[in-house]
Amino acid sequence: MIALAQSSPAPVATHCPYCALQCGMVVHGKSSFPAISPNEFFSVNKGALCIKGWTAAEVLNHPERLLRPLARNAAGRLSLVSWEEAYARIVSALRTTQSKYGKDAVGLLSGGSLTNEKAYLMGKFARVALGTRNIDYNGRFCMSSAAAASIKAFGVDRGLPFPLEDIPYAEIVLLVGSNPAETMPPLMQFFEQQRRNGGRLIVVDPRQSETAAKALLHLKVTPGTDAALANGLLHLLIRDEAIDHAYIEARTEGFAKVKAEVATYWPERVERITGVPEEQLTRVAKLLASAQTAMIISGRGSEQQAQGVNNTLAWINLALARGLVGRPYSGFGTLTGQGNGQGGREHGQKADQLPGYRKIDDPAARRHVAAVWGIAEEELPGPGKSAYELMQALGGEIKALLSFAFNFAVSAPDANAVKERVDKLDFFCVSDFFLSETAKLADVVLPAAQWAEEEGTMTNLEGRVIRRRRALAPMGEARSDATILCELAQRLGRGQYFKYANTEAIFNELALATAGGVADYSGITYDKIDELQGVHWPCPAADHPGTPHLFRGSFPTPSGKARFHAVRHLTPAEEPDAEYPYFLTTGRTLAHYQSGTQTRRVEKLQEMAPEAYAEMHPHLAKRHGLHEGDTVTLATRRGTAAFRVKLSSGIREDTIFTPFHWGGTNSANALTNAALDPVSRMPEFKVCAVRIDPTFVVPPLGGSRI
Ligand SMILES: Nc1nc2c(c(=O)[nH]1)N[C@H]1C(S)=C(S)[C@@H](COP(=O)(O)OP(=O)(O)OC[C@H]3O[C@@H](n4cnc5c(=O)[nH]c(N)nc54)[C@H](O)[C@@H]3O)O[C@H]1N2
Ligand SMILES: Nc1nc2c(c(=O)[nH]1)N[C@H]1C(S)=C(S)[C@@H](COP(=O)(O)OP(=O)(O)OC[C@H]3O[C@@H](n4cnc5c(=O)[nH]c(N)nc54)[C@H](O)[C@@H]3O)O[C@H]1N2
Ligand code: SF4
Ligand SMILES: [Mo]
Repeated sequence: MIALAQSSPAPVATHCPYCALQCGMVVHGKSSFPAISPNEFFSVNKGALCIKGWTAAEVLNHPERLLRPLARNAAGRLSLVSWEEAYARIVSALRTTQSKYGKDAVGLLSGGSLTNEKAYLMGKFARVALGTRNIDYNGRFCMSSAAAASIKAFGVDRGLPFPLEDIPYAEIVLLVGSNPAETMPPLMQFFEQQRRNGGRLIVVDPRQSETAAKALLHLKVTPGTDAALANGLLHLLIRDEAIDHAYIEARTEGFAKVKAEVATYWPERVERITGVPEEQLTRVAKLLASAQTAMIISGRGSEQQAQGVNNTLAWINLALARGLVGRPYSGFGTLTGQGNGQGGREHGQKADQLPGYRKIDDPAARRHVAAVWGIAEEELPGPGKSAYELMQALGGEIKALLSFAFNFAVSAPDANAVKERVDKLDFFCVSDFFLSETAKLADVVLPAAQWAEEEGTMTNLEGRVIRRRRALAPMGEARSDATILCELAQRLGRGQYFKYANTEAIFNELALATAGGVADYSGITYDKIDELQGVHWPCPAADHPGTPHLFRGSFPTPSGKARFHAVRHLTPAEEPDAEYPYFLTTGRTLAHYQSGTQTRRVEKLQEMAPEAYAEMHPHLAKRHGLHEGDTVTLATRRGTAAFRVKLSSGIREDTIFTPFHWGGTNSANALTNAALDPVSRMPEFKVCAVRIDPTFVVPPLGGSRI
């Protein structure tokens, strides 16, 4: 369906393949020799790129790219096959599974790196071509707690309700569990400008991250205690008469219960729970109290927990009590992570969702979307399983699985248990650019076209819809996932619902499907995106300019008011004890992206961060006779893994931090706890109990590049 473009030597303005900042960049050259430079004119990065962006071209023509489909042969090995044979294998496996076990026995997993058009097609393909309810995506491991909390409090989930360019004018920014100096480096220019304007940055993190090192104040919180910290700060603001009564009265509801709940969060008690000294609590409360403009911005640190929704709500309570949300140069926001982490959670690739951020069990939403798709409403399945629950059902209720753009063998919590479940599947198909750790487990592997080889739109962390443009022809026989889904639908006998002249036609149908929904794209077109340097949703009409700022007059809740939620501090699912005496927390390092499939293949990035490491305090290391550069084996109740010791006097003495970008014997997720938040179903990546294992034979490091 989508015609192949010739390699074009003319420079093409597009956006970075990695994180949600979606820095503007320009691709030059041919498929065989692509090059990248920053786009000076895009207001998000203003000509800056991080090292991952600068080196992204190397992934495009990497010698290990998958260029043809693979399928397991009689000897059990993956070998090259034609597209027709790959499709035939998939269609036959799906048909057999569904006739034996029912439609829902086929699962579909997808990802937040996919364009809006592809995310939309995933949801449509699952419901219309496969007829299964079981589709979910990797954002469940990323933004689900932030999303659930935002919907509860504000009635809508858009990560940032204001553009990044507002940050320099906030007197105070309280950055909670986020490390943009490594995860979104060009964003730091807004904090630097804020500092030059006389503003102050406060960071809440169990370790002195690169970002915390640049802050005026660093609150070294005990992992898993954010709700107690936020409640403690609100307690002080109430005590000091520093809350905004007029705002609370006019624009919110539910404050009385919150006030009663935080009454017991005395500073001494909060210091005991969080480890943050009373003087620091008082200082932060004073700074917040005296600021006319302030922002509270959260990242994965406090969200990726079994109490992630409550933690986020507790931070939102603080922002609402100070009257920040909807005020100029103020507010509450969360930093979306994946390239299309925002759009990816709006268009129906979630288990309970239809396009436009509609609920799949809402009769009006079902009617609207069924009409756009040209099917009967009864044909639409109901809600399915969330990502981790779907993984738990592999080999049980789910017998065949299709996975697009998700390397869960590395990124899922308690990953070894998940890999064992994959073995129990009757059929498993993966689409990726490389033979990722997950693709290695598949029966059929499809070679996907990469970012610079396809058209589409992405929605960045500000809710700004931007265009990804094709600069190069796909390498080898690689095909866009959009093409793959349409061709598969055709072979499943549902081709009439997947006929598109080009990617823009998919977008135009998406826009129709979202009309009247919360995330309304119906007034957005490719031309309008080009004209305006991106369009912020909601944009409900052709003559609507988009909405960079949300909540100025009201909130999209039934009463038009924001909602407070009383939150009690609850301990994490697993806490240190005699056997596993330390906290383990996991996250990211500058040079690598996510499961590392892409960045572990880039020479420069490998030089910067060749191995998995465990960051720990020198006192902790000394207690175990460990030195910088030693190998250490960490053990939890789930598994063991080996890391290079990295000493840091900025981390709490009871906490070990390790990035999750590696698999195999260096996998952080062999250790993590899959306890889920009851509302968002987010796993507790950020807290579990760990010990340093002196007996385990340390496997070699550095062997897990691919
Ligand atoms: N280099 C790089 N950049 C990326 C990515 C990447 O993989 N690599 N991924 C992208 C994606 S998808 C995402 S989601 C974002 C994530 O971006 P961030 O949220 O900035 O990244 P993390 O490192 O996961 O977590 C942030 C911080 O939370 C802290 N933390 C741990 N436990 C707690 C806690 O209990 N409370 C608090 N308050 N803090 C805690 C960690 O020490 C860490 O410094 O990054 C995006 N950008
Ligand atoms: N311990 C621990 N685990 C974590 C986290 C943590 O902080 N700690 N963070 C979680 C978070 S926030 C996230 S977002 C997840 C990320 O987890 P994953 O989504 O598994 O990580 P990625 O490396 O982005 O995997 C995407 C895969 O799809 C491929 N890919 C990228 N784009 C496309 C495309 O357009 N089409 C196709 N077919 N393939 C594509 C890439 O090559 C890669 O192999 O990890 C989660 N896991
Ligand atoms: S900050 Fe994010 S979008 Fe920008 S260059 Fe780096 S990875 Fe790409
Ligand atoms: Mo993420």
